[in-house]
Amino acid sequence: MPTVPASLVDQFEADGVVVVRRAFDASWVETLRAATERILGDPGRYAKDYARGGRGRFFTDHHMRLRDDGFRRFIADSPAVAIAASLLRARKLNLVDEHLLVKEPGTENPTYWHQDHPYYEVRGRQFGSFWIPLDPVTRENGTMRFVKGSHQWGRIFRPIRIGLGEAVTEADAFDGPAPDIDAEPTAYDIVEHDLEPGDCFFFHAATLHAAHPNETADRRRRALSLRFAGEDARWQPRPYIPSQFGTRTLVDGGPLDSEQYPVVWPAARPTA
Ligand SMILES: O=C(O)CCC(=O)C(=O)O
Repeated sequence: MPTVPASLVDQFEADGVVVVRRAFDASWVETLRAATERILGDPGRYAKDYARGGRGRFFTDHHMRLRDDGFRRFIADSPAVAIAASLLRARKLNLVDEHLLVKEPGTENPTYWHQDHPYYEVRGRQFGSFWIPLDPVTRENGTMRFVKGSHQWGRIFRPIRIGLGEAVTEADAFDGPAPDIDAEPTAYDIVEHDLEPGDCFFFHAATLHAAHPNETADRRRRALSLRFAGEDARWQPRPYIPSQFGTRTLVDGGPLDSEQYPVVWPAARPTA
């Protein structure tokens, strides 16, 4: 599924989030599941567990492609970059982040409402993320939630620790804290869907989003977020970001192109 219908691109631009059904075939899901198990068994230096009181596990990690061939192959050869390029109407894409998010059964932490923009060193509109579940997801085991149209509000809220809800005190104040969406649920148009493995969400970096806890006793919720930025993206240093490499060649206001943010589209073609 290399390209997406024009109607989905229009919907992404209007709503800031779309569901792409059957984006990845079963072999890609298996590749990512196996790679995820390897990372869970051997967490990297950016890994965290947000689970409260040792109940469940809310594991996150970044930059897995540098350590695992399964993630590397998914980025290089799966339809992900072509889909992202279509949805962002991008002629060029840089990979911005790979973020593994595993909520094991019995994890009480929700993922708190936030936008992705203030967590990344990126300025620009062409910035979006996949959320690719590797297990069937419903409200009970932690599917995602989005405030439709919030990418058009023209506001970027202060980042929080996504699994704990605490403010990132080192960050700028931005436009203050995000509104308490759950205190006034009828005031917002909230989008949430059940997904099957192979389906995914794609959402804009300014779209407010959250995820449910995994309240089940026995249903895992493994997911990969992959973030891409298009040709309008510029590097904007943000010193509080824990998953950055500290790349020295990047220049404030310059392109992202670097080992940290490799160009992934147009896709490299093997030479004959
Ligand atoms: O997987 C989750 O719980 C949340 C994912 C998320 O917030 C993100 O991908 O930005």
